Parts: sequence; structure tokens; C-alpha cells
Amino acid sequence: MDFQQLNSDFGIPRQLEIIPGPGGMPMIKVDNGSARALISLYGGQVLSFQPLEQAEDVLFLSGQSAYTEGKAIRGGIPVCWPWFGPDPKGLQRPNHGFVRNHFWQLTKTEAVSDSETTVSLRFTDRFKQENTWRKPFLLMLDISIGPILRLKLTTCNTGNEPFSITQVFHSYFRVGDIKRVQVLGLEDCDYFDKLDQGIQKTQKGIVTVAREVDRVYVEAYKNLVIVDPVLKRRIHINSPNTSTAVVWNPWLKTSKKMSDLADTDYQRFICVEAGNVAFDLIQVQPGSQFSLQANYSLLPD
Ligand code: TA6
Repeated sequence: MDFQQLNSDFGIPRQLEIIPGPGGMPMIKVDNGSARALISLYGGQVLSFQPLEQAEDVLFLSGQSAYTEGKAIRGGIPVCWPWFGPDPKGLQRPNHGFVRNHFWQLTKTEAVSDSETTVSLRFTDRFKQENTWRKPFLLMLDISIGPILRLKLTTCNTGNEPFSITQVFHSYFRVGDIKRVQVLGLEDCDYFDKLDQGIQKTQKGIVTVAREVDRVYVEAYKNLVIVDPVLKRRIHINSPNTSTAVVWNPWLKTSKKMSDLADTDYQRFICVEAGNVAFDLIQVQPGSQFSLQANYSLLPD
């Protein structure tokens, strides 16, 4: 990777620099009047977002994450696309699709103002020869770093046949103590409980986590709030084009089986993921496009 060239093409003085990260992987480091952020070209993954007034990162990133081609980085906001979860066709293709396991291309950076920086990445169908997913497509990820972290993932169908996708922003949020966290906005929603044979259940009251949780909420609200009394903050997730949300925490037993997570890390994060899964399958017609959007911000305590 030619970092000098990347910086000469895309660097922004005093705002954006492309640096070698762990494993030599190229990372985009943003530091503006609102926030600091780190984005990995591997996976097109936001790894860190920290508004300047915050003592702690909004996102959780595992200290044991692998930074190795073929493996996903554990933490931040992995992009699950064109399927969420196991390979829908049972062909042993990777869990959560393949774009989190490949390098994306940096196409544009811009200083919108002193306090907002935008980064555009793209991923093309160059992998179709590998029998991964034989559909002609272009995938674009637009990221805005300001007081709000905004993500827009646009799927373009560049072929002649319609295709279907499921997708999520698999966001890992840093929390002070998982046992004291509340997730607002899923009350009375139905969910599929992945830990109980996918049975459909109804959420009674506010979501709290006191054991392993792995749920796909359907007809979820487009505004969710993570209340964290320990870090004294509320994280607001707004996702206008979704009707599903995933809530996941592996708790201790499952964490112990995961080589890229410390045994006690589960206490310090919750995944609340905006996306289009289950009944919310998206069909993209030839020549048309669909955008998944999520906006992450902090509300006063
Ligand atoms: O989003 C929840 C989930 O699908 C869980 O089932 C859990 O396995 C998690 O994602 C992590 O998946 P990964 O493939 O990154 O280990």
C-alpha cells in the first residue's frame, strides 16, 4: 500500500490522514472540530468515533481483534452484506457476507466544514469470479464524521436481473456495564429469538441484558436509544430505511469460545444493529439502488 500516494490523493491537512494501522492495514484517521474517528479500508469499517467532549469512544473495539485478511475485525461497525447471518444458500460462504472480509476502495474525502468530514468508499463486483455472489453490483459507503456519525450504504444493481439482499450495520457500542444498560424503542415489538430456535416472541417492557441475547426485532422503531448510566450518556440510533433491528451480547460462555474477544469484554459492549433482515428483505431492480442509513449521536444524559 502506497501511503504517500493515498495521502497525496485523499489527505486533508489538519483533518484527515491515511495511516498504517494494526497489521499494516490502511486506516483513515479523522480529527476535526467535532470528533475523532478511525475507519479501516479493510471491511469499510468504522472502528472508532469519539465526539471531542466524550471521555470514551462511542464504539467498542476488541483489543484481541485479528487484523488478518479473511477474518473480520471484531468491533466498530462491520458491514454485513449481501446477507446477514449464515450463508442463506448453505454454500459455506462467510457469516454476514463477504464485504467485511475484503478491502474497499477509497474514492473521495471532503472537509465539508471545520467540524464535518466526509469519506466515500466503494466495493465492486470484482469478486464474482470467486463464486462468492454472482450478481453485478456496485456498493458505496458514505461516511460523515461530525457531531453525528452518519453512514449510508448504497447497493446499486448494475445487471439485468433483480436481486435480493439482507444487510445490517453490525454496530458495537461501548458501555460502562452491560447489566445496567437499557435499550429504548423496542417495547412491544416482536422478535425472533436466535437462542431459542428462532421462536417469535414479544418484547415486554424495555430491553435489558442479564444473559446472552441474540434477537432480531421486526417492525422495530426507527429511533432507538441506548441508556448508559455508568458512562452517563445516551446513544441515539436513527435508521430511516429499516424495519428490523438486532440486539446481541454474547455473555461469558460464548465470549470464552471467541478467540478475538477477551472473556470479560461482553460487560463493556452491546450490539444494537440497524438493518434489513428477516421479512425486511430488499429487492433491488436492475438499474436501481437502495440505501441503508444510520445516524449515531449522543443525547444529553
Ligand atoms: O448480530 C448478531 C450475530 O449474528 C450473532 O448471532 C453473533 O454470532 C454475532 O452476530 C457475531 O457474528 P460473527 O460472525 O461476527 O462472529
